[in-house]
Formats: sequence, structure tokens, C-alpha cells
Amino acid sequence: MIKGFLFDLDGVIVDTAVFHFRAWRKVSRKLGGDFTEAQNEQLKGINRVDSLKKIVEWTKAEVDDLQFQALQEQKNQWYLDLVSGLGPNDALPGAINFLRQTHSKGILIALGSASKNAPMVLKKLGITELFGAIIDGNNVINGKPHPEVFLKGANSLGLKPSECLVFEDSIAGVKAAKQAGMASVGIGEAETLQADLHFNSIGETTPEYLLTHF
Ligand code: B16
Ligand code: MG
Repeated sequence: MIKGFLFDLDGVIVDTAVFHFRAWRKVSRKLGGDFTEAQNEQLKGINRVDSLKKIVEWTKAEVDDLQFQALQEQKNQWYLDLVSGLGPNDALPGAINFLRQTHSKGILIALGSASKNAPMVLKKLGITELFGAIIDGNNVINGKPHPEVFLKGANSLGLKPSECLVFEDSIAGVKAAKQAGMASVGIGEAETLQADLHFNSIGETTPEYLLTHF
């Protein structure tokens, strides 16, 4: 029986994925390469260090440790500039309503995001208080597709993996949910994500429906 919902942030609750895309594209161009939508798909849900490693590999640029550190900071600064004006109206369609319904039904809620900026983004959206646990890039050693972020989320809520349902928009995140032994709802294309159930946005379903389905 499902007792807790574990939410990814970027691409599920808020469309900050587009800001990550723009900031990584700037980094790629700075390194003399380009950055396609297909490459971006591979970076969704992947933490900052691992994303930059991929970009360096794709652009075939020579980057020493100091430059690597500087590029990470530069990317984050570009990302922070892009999200500076973020507010509750920037949540994805139906997402905040879905979270409030979940909360009012007594279903436990945790965040399972790769982003170190997640607490700040939740605050800007005004929804921090709905979360019983917040696990983000600051609290995990292993990035998605490793299951650590979701296992920690379940543990913080006092639930077993089999009692949790994960909401994810990334290939890496769905893999992480599977490796954690959790059912998953994919936000995006079924063919790409391979989750147990798919919607274009979280607002297309309800907590009640999902509780009866899983
Ligand atoms: P930051 P999620 C992920 O968040 C993003 O999908 C990914 O594009 C980003 O690189 C990663 O967070 C790290 O973010 O640089 O802010 O720490 O989808 O897991 O909520
Ligand atoms: Mg995501």
C-alpha cells in the first residue's frame, strides 16, 4: 500500500529544467561545443559534477581541476540569475494543487532532487511546509540513477520502499526509483522514461486515482 509520494523537483513541480538547459548550453559553447536537446535529456536529474563531466567529454575540451571548479560555479551563477524571479506562478500546471491535495489526504511527502538549489526553489514557490522530508543534492553522495536520494527520502518519512511512489521526469530518476524498489510515475514520454505510468504533467491525475492504481 502506498503511503508516501516522493517528488523530483525540476521538470515535475517546476520547469527549472529549461534554466538548467540554458546554463549548460552556455557552458558548452564556452568550451567550443554545442548542446543539443538530446544531450540535455541525458543530463536531466544528473547532479552538477556529473553533468559537467559529460559536457567536457562531449565537447572534447581540455579542462584542468581549477577550470572544472570555476565552470561549475559559473554554471550555477547563470542558473541562479535565471531563477531569481521565480514565484508560485511558475510551478508546472496543477503541481501545487496536486501537492496540497496529497497533503490534505494525509499522504506523506518527500522531495528527492539532485539539485543543491532545491530548498531555495521550494521557498520561492511557497510550498516548503508541505514536505515532510527534503532530500536534495546537499544530502546525498551518489547522484541519480543511484537510488540513494529516494531511499533516504523513504527512510526520513519512516516508510518502506514498497510504500513509496516516485514522480520523475528524467531517465536517470526513473532508474533510481526502480533501483530503490519503488513504483514510478513518469512526467513526459513513456517511451523515453519507461516508468510504470505516464502523464504530461502532474495536473493530469489525482492522488486518489494513483492510490487506487498502485
Ligand atoms: P544544481 P532534479 C536536477 O534536479 C536537474 O534535473 C539537473 O538538470 C541538475 O543538473 C541537477 O538537479 C543539479 O542541480 O546544479 O542546482 O545542484 O530534476 O533532480 O530535481
Ligand atoms: Mg527532474
